[in-house]
Order: sequence, then C-alpha cells, then structure tokens
Amino acid sequence: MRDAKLERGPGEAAVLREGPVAGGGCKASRCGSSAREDELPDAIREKVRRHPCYSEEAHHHYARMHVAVAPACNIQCNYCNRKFDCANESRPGVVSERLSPAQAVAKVAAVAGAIAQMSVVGIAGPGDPLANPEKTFATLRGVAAILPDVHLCLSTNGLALPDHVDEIIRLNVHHVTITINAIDPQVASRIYPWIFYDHRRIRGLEAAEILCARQMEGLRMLVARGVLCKVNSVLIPGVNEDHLVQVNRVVKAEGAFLHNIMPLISAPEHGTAFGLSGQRAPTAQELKAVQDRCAGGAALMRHCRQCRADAVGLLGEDRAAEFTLQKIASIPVQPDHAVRRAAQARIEETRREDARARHAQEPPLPMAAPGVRAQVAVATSGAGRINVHFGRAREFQIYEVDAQGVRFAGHRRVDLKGEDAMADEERLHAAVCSLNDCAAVLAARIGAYPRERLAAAGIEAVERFAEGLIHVSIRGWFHDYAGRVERGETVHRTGQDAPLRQGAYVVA
Ligand code: CLF
Ligand code: SF4
Repeated sequence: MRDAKLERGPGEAAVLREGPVAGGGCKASRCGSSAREDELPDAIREKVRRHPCYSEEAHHHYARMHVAVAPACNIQCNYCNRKFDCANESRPGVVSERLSPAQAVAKVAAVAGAIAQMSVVGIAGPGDPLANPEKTFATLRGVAAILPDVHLCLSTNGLALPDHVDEIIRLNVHHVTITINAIDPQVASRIYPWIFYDHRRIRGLEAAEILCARQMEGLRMLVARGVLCKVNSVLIPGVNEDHLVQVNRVVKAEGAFLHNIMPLISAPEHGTAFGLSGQRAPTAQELKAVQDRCAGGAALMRHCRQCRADAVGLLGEDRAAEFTLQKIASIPVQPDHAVRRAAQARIEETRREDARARHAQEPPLPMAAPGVRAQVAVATSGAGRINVHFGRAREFQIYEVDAQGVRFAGHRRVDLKGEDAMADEERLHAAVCSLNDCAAVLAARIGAYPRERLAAAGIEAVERFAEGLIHVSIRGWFHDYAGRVERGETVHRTGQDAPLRQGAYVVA
C-alpha cells in the first residue's frame, strides 16, 4: 500500500506526498481527457476499448498488470534513483520482486485466472524494457502464447526504440508509451545527465541531442506501422512547464494518440538528483494549468495513477501484494478463457446499458448559466457510479462541468483511512485542502463532521446521488447549482479564489 504522509513547508497548508513504497512501476481533444471512444475510427476504438490507460471510460472497468522483468536502464534521469523503479511514469518505489520471463508468464496466468477484467499486460520497468530486450520480448512472447486476448503494452524512454520496432510489430504490441520530457536538447540536458549509447557513456548536450532525436524517430516509426503511441512527460517546475505545451503540439503532429503529463515525484529521501537538489514537485493546480494550456493539441490523459512497475488491478487500486511468487504458487495457474470472455462480455453489456441510461436520464444542462463552470469531486470505486462513502475514499475523481457538458479532469488521492499515526483530524484537513477548488463533493454517504468541515471550506456535501451514474448525477447537481447561482442563493466558486489552493496536495 502507499506510504503517504503529510508534509508542511514553511507557511504552507498541508501537502500530502507519498514516500517510498515497496513496489515499482511503468514509466511517466479537446482540452479534456482521452479522446472520446465514440469519435474514433472502428479499428482504433477496438484497440482502446479495453485499455484502461488509453480510454478514460475503460479505466472504470478494466484492469492492467505490469511484470517487472526489466531491471537495467540505458539513460539517467535526474528524477530517478536506481534503487527505485523507473519514474518515467511511476512513482518511486522498489519493486517487491523482479521476475524472470518464466516467472512473469506464470504470474500473468495467475492474475488472469483471478481477475477476469485484466485486459492489458505491460512492461514498464523497473528500468527500461528496451534496455533489456531479451527479457522483455521473451516475456511478451510467453504472455501472448497463454493469453491471446490481452493487449500487450510497453513503456520506454525511447533511446533504443528505433532498433526494436520490427520486433514490437512482430509481437503484435499495439500500445507503446514513450517518455518525452523535452524536444529541445537544451531543456532535455537539464533532465538527463547521461545516456549509454553505441557502447559508450555520453554526457551533456550531446546526450540530450541523441536522446531527443531517437525518441522522435521511434515515435515516427511506430506511428507509420499503426502502433498506438502515448507520450508521457514529467512536469518539472522551472525546467519544462512552458516547454511541455510545445511538446504536446509536436507529438500530436507526429501522430501520438495521447499525451500524459504527470507531476514530478521529488523528495530528498528518494535520493534522486532532483530530490537532493531541492527541485520541487508541481502542485495539482500547476499540473492542471499546464494540461489546460495544451488545449487543442494532442488529447490528454488525465487519469494516470503513476503506477508501480509491478502494479496489478484497476488503475487506482493496488493488488500486487495478492500475487507474489509465493502466493501464486497456491493459485490455479491456468486462466479459464470462457470465464474471461463471459466476464468481459458482461462488462461490455454494462457499459452499453450505462450509455443508454446516460442518454435517457441526462438532464439538460442549463443554458441560462453562461460562464458558470464548476469542479466537483466524486467518490467512486469504479463502474462509473458514485458508490464510496466519503470517509472510505482513497481518492476522488475530479470533473469539470458547465453548460457545454461534463469532463473528467483528474483525480486527487486522499488518506482518510491510513494506517499510520496521523490524527484523523489532520487527515480530514488534508483531504479538504485537496478538494478546495471544488464546489461540491458527491459521495455515497458523508458523515456529519466531514460535512461540517467541507461546508466551512465552501464545499457542498452531496449524497442524494448515491449509486447514481457519475455523468448523470453531476449534470443533475449542476442543473440545481446553476439555478441557485442565477437566483443569487449561492455564490459561484470559480476555484480561482480557493483560500487553500496553494496548499492543495500534490499527487506525488
Ligand atoms: Fe502500463 Fe503504461 Fe501500458 Fe498503462 S500504465 S505500460 S500504458 S498498461 Fe497507465 Fe499506469 Fe499511468 Fe502508465 S496509469 S503509469 S499511463
Ligand atoms: Fe530511471 Fe529514467 Fe531509466 Fe526510467 S528511464 S529507469 S526513470 S533513469
């Protein structure tokens, strides 16, 4: 589980950061989240429909697993410590077990037998998959042989990518993530001190030039062969926050399907160059501001959970501890394909029913509310419904709503039920701080005291949509809210003036 703790800087409100964890992870439209499935060509829709990272909707229903078979890396990022797993799109944490390809395939079989909605197997570290090509490709071959229905996924820093495109195609890997933190070598040289390329260690600007060129070359080659490419970028305040808007435009022009801008994870105890030099992480609001500035460019992924290199389960849940090598020895190892097919067919039927219900039930959005745009937080454990009690939430999903519609905007982690010694009061304070730019929280149930604390922060506590579909419920709430704003019964909160915004916690 996460090891989250509160930190306070001088004069700051509570900031929640994650400390090192026992485990490792995968690497770093409109202005909204992932491109909408119903607007995609059939062939692409089919590729993303069951992929929890490539489809925001799918992430409510389908799980992924990572197999940590790739320990080595061919570059150095200033946000990475080799004792921890790859931080390209993961949070720092050692993987609990590094696997051989055979062990990885056995683990995939066990997970597929236990979690029928596991639809994607990815390799994302703890180093770089393509710096370990034999192990990576042996694993992918083994997984495809026992589980032909899963999507195979890779996440790489891109340096070795052009050398392996043919094998990626041969193995039917449909999804590749490339971490591109900069396209300008001057900017990149502040992030990567060295690379290992062509049998030698190369430093400084020359290293950055080679890496940037190879990343772009790899992206072009994959796009030309029909592979869906996602680009991950780590947002590093003072280094690349302005530059990422340009990165977004360029990777879109080169054919990237999605752009995932993630917050830097930086803490001195991680021992990374950035952590030790005092490079700070962005706030949740700074991250959102950069994402919003990318409007009109490559579609943005906003539901990334920066998972471990051995993550198992739905995004946002972590079931890796249930599938250690020791434990899988006692789980029946062969997945039942008929059971998997039936379970996934039920998911698809549920999705169709929910889509029909959404269309049938969605109240019209009030056109008499020009300029009224609100953020709301939703407590959900998946399936697109408001189904978690406020006090049991481990995260809240954030949506934006205005007269144009409801858009997913990200998530905020909270620690209301942690196991450490932090006082309940402090946990609640941190949770309220993290939601301080929201006008309302929609949960299955909200106790009297949290309700009071939310009200004091100007956040409405709403339980009347318990078990309701998220989009329908938000529209219902907004309908009422905009009416109250119009009648002068409620002061509209833009979120810009939220008193604790400075201290809103960083997902890190
Ligand atoms: Fe893993 Fe990455 Fe494939 Fe997803 S994760 S290799 S694309 S299957 Fe997903 Fe996790 Fe974010 Fe990665 S939420 S860290 S984007
Ligand atoms: Fe670490 Fe960067 Fe290598 Fe990933 S690509 S393992 S973050 S040095």
